[in-house]
Amino acid sequence: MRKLLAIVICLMLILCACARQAQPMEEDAEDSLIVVGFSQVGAESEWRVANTESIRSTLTEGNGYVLIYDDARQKQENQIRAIRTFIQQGVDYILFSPKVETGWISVLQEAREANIPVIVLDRYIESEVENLYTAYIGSDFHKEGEMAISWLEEFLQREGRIGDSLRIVHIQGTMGSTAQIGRTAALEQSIEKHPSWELVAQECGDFTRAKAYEVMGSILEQTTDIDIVYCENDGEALGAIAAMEEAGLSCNAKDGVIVISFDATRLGLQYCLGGKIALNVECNPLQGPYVNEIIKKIQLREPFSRMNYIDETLFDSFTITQEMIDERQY
Ligand code: GYE
Repeated sequence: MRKLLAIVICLMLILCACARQAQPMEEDAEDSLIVVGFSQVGAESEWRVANTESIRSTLTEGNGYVLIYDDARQKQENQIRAIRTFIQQGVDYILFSPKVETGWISVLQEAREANIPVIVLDRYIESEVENLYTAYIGSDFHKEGEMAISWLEEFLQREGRIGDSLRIVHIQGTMGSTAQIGRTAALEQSIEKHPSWELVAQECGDFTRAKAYEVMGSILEQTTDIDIVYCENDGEALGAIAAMEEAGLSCNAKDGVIVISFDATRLGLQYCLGGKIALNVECNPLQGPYVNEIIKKIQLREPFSRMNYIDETLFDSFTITQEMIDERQY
């Protein structure tokens, strides 16, 4: 009996020691998670929703992260407030998509003083102050605009219309955002290059379907003599098309209004397949894997690129197929 009691006591001591052992291990596991504060612009478009989903589905606990997400609801002051909160929380990394390019120097200097690496996502920040951020991941928006103009020039050339007088409506994205700045510059440079191209209206659609519908409706009250509508994202293109069709205009590249769009979301590509959007330039929102790769390299003190541009393509209403759309991830 004594022997049995001795064995039981030994077993209990071993179990207690194991439990104590297990406790620090669980705490270590908690400590090894990388805490990322993510300030997102908002949820203004299908593109933005896909971008958020890519970050959320990549920076998961299973991949070694704790993600703190903040939706700024299109207000820069909300982003600045969120970044300050991340700094107070002592996160390991700050990730944000700047609504506009300016106004970030002060808060990013605070992040630098707190030794928190900042990764800028999607849109860019304009600053002459060096080292305000550790890495940038996004698109070359001016190149996207140039891709659109090159396609338009080739199309008009094939149609024998390159020298025609063309009346262009321009629906811009959120003013001061990198996507708007780059895509606008490409169009404005092309109008300089083609004297017979005329910009009959230029309004901000703020990357939303509702705003584009509203401003296009106002333009159509002034004129329906329109050859090309250049929209800076799919949401705007869908809003502008709805307004044009209500005004009796047909949107198609062959004998109607040529509609150009950006993002190449599934919804935008369905309109392309239907011929209502003539050209859709891809803007890839699936940036989560790029963020994960850079953070893991920083953690391992491995070299990484500071500027990371994502390769993109384009689709037009003459060559797109349903199979191509079905293969898309967003
Ligand atoms: O084109 C638009 C979103 O910054 C590239 O913002 C992004 C743009 C995108 O609202 O759909």
